[in-house]
Amino acid sequence: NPRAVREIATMTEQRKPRVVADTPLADTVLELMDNRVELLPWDVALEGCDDPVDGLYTYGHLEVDGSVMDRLSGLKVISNFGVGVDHINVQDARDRGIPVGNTPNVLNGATADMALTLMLASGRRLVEGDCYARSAEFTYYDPGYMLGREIHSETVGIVGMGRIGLEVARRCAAFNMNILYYNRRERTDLPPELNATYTSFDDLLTESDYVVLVCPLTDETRGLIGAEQLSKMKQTAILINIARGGVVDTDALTNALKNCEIYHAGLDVTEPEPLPRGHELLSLSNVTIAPHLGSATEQTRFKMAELSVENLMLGLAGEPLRTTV
Ligand code: 8YV
Repeated sequence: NPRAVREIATMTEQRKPRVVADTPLADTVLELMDNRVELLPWDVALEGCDDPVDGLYTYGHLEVDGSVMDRLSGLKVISNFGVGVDHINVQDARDRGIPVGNTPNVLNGATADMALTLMLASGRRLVEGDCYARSAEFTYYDPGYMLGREIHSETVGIVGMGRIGLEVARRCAAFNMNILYYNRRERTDLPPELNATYTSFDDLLTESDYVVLVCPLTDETRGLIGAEQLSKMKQTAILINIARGGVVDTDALTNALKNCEIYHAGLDVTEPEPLPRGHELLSLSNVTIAPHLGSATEQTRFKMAELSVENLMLGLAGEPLRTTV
């Protein structure tokens, strides 16, 4: 965009735009920023500073609310490395006329792949099997051990049929799964070959062999899966969370797994994140946990870096962002 480039060039002549970021940032992000901005540490967001701050770049999930925005006088843009913005008070930003950029679409495939990774690993007890195969106890092969649960031909219930939910559904269809979904509203634009059935939340819980959480964390979805919902699930069911830890009540899940009320949980996210070392959930064998790796491939993280830096630079130049919330 020539105008944006000109405006940034003019700003650069005067002074580089000042951007607060939760450092350290990945090398790719720094390379893409290409010394066009002066980076300031996160302390500035917490303590404020006398000089104006032009931009805020959120890389991890540090909280940004109106008080942070008010401490940064002259703030023109908030650019988030990631699609989920539950750590940013978007209404506060709107009230102040500050655009919030995020990185939708570029991570749909990688995040959906993670849902399938967790479904397969959980159903087929991959992590447990890996530990056993490496252990001193594995001295003979026994066809009777470590029987898991099937994936193909089973019923999957997708909670949140957005862009990532749809990618999960496509993959499940390739596994010949029966697809149920629950969403704020029924989608009439889904590919017919998915044969996806819109159900009530309760029916999804009682009928699914795999309940896959793909919804954003909002006031409505916080604690969506608690003791009551877990008790409605089949004893053989597997809960997959690639959304946000806060969608699940951690204590209720820990109890349900301890009492074998459900078969297994495959979690890419937890609340809190990370869980305190020594948390009971970490000692259970019927849970598989990844350290928030949904979009963590080299290719996808590069695309997220490109898009988030582009949004930042456009916002600094007063131009519309390419992708906003
Ligand atoms: C990112 C994510 O890892 O996009 C999201 O919402 O949770 C992940 O893809 C994260 O935002 C980067 O910190």
